[in-house]
Formats: sequence, structure tokens, C-alpha cells
Amino acid sequence: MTLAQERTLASKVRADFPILHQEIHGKPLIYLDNAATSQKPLAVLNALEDYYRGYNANVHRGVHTLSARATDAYEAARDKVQRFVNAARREEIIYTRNATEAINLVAYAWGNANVQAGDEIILSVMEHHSNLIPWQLLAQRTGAILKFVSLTETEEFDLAHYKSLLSERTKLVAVVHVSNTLGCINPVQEITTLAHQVGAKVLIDACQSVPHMAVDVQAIGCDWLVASGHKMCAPTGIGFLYGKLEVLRAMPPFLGGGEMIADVFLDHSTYADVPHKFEAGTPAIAEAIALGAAVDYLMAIGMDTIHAYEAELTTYLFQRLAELPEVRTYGPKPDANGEGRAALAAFTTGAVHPHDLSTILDQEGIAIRAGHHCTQPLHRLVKAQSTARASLYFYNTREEIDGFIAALKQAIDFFGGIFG
Ligand code: 7TS
Repeated sequence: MTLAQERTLASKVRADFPILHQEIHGKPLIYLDNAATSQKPLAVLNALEDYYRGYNANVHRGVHTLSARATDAYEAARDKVQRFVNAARREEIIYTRNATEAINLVAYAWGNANVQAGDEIILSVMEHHSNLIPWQLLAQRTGAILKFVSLTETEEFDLAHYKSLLSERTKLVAVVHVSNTLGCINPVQEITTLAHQVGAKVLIDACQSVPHMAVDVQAIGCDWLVASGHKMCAPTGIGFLYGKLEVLRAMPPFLGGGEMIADVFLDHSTYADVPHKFEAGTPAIAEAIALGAAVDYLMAIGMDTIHAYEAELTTYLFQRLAELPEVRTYGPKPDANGEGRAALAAFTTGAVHPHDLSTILDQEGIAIRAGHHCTQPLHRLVKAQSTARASLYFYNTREEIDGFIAALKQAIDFFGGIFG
């Protein structure tokens, strides 16, 4: 993609995001905290409002017109998510509150029924706490053993170490697709194939991949894949679990209640087929419909276009960061085409504490995140108590990266002057 094309894309989409056009502390907002949550385009905001103004009703329960409209829109959004991740069947998409809930669903429903003392669960050291704690809890309940794939020298997933951990005792492999801290892109297809060879199931945490690149669950071959809507232009409170149909059907329910039943008696019940078996209670109807609108929006731009544009921004971000010798980034460097890592940079500077840096940048209207980004074990491993992180999306521009680098340089110079 040429620079001119890139400018066209950014300037075209920015008009769709009302929130971007404001000042913070008298400076134009530069929003670089997209790994935490993305902003929402008008199409998504309108989908929420249209539902509440025009056809708010509960789903799957009424025969009246509004309920039928709500149900149709809610189920149409499921079809959109199915196409988005190329699932074979619409029933393989379960709505959840977020990725965290989706992982817990699998850990409780599948884990309690299938994992026993001595079984091994392989995770990696870079997992978000959401893909760690549910398995710690499962291990505590069952006596299963957690094993962790370490990092290579370039701070990426160590495939050789992973291979050495796999055995017939491996019951589950649960790994992140794109790390929210290192930005590395893990070879999930190979990870899955190898796990299946020893009879293990595979869960992929795709929170940081599906918003930014085309993800194909059938090509990966995983048993489950989870994501959060709020990182991909949809509202908070909606995410999804993809699961292979036969795997989902074999799992007992997670939460019990309305929606998920077939026949209920006082002493026992039978359950609905998937996906409804895992969607107990009134769901987040407006949010699910808005997730469908977000998918439409992203697919209209094209995931490959988004990915190519972000690769350009990644090249530029790392070029500019390299101008500051005090900055240490984490994870792999992008290759010559900006590929091989995600469009985010977690970093430390010698002089300025990440929290101070975030506060100083906020004064300049620049939103970055500071902290452990819910990857505390990883931070411990790379010997950083916390890092600062700038994370990009397709509506960010080179000019915004320039603004960020200028403010960063100013902060480093200022603190360097005091403490240097
Ligand atoms: N997995 C990964 C890889 C993530 O980056 C996150 C959120 C989650 C799981 C959890 O998502 P949730 O929607 O269920 O909370 N990551 C971040 C982050 O990097 N900064 O804030 C949230």
C-alpha cells in the first residue's frame, strides 16, 4: 500500500468515529490505547440506538412483531460473526459477555467434565490473566498440572519448548494468538496440529488478532476460539466463543436458566441444542446486534486492507521509536514489511516510570496505557514491573505517531535532565 492510499484510508474512516474529534487538555486527542478497547463507529452507535428506539423486545420468547424483529437481528448478527471467523456452522458461535467469560465457560463446562488429576494443560508465559486464572482454578479443582511455554531470545512463543512439553498427558493447549504485550503473532495453526497429534484440545485467545487481521477458525483447526467485541469496534458486554459443533454438543451446560432449556420438570430438565444451551438468561441483545454491525463495518473495509495499513503504521512506529536510544521495546521487531508483529509497542524508558509517562502524555491529549496489561507473570519474566504501551488501530495516522514520539522525547529529555 502506498502512502497516498494509506492517507486515504485513515482520512476516510476517521469521520466514522465521532469520539476521535475532540480535544483533551486543549490538545487534539491521540488515542493509542486500542489494545485495551477500540473506539466505535457511527454504524455501531446507530445499531444500538435503532434497536432501543425501534424494536426493543426480548428474543426467542414472543410471537409479537417487535420480538420477532429483535430475534431476527440477534440471530443475523450470529451469522455475521460466523462469516467473520469462517466457522462452518452458525451454531458454533456462542455469545458471551467477553473473552474472559468465554474462557471460563470452557474451563467450567468442558474442564469439569473432562479434566482429571494428573492431566496436563499447556499455556504460555505470555497469557493474559484471562487465559491463566480460569485454568489455575480448574487445576485447583481437579488436580491437573499447568505447564508453560517459554519465550525465545526474540521474545516470541518458543515452538521447540512447546513441542517438548507435549505428551499423551496433555489434555488441553490454551494459547494467545497475538500477545497484548509482546505483540508477537503465534503460529496457532501449527500449535493446533501438534496438540491434536497427542489428542489434546486447543483453545485460542484471539482477542488481539480478530480486530486486526483475517482469522479463519477452520484453517487454524482449533476446538475453541474466543474474542471480545469491544476491541473490534463493538460495544462492551458482548464477545463470542467459537467451538466445533461436536465439541460444543458434548459439553454440559455452563449457566442454567431460561433460554437454555428444552423441557423443564421440577426434578430435572433437558437442554436446548447449541448455541442456546450456552446462552442462559436474557442476553445482551442490543450489543449482539451492534457486534454484527461492527463486523459489517470491518468487513466492508476488508480485514486484509486493515492489516496492510496497520503493518505500514507498525513499520513507522518502530522506526520512530528506534530514534530514542532510551526506549526498550518488548517482543519481536517488525520485518521490512511491518509484518511479524502486531501494531502495538510495549516499552520502558530508563528515566521515566511508565505511569508518569502516561500521565505526562495525557496532558498532551495522548492516551497510552501503563501497567502490567494483565500479563504480570510475563512482566516478571522480562524483569519489568510495568511497561508503557502504545497500541494502534486502522484509524490512527502517522501524524499521530509523530505527536506521540515528540511528547515521549520531551518527557525523556525532561526527566533525563533531572535524574540523568
Ligand atoms: N486476552 C487478551 C490477549 C487480551 O488482550 C485481553 C484484554 C483479554 C484476553 C481479556 O479481554 P476481556 O474483554 O475479556 O477483558 N486486554 C487488555 C489490554 O491489553 N488492556 O486492557 C485489556
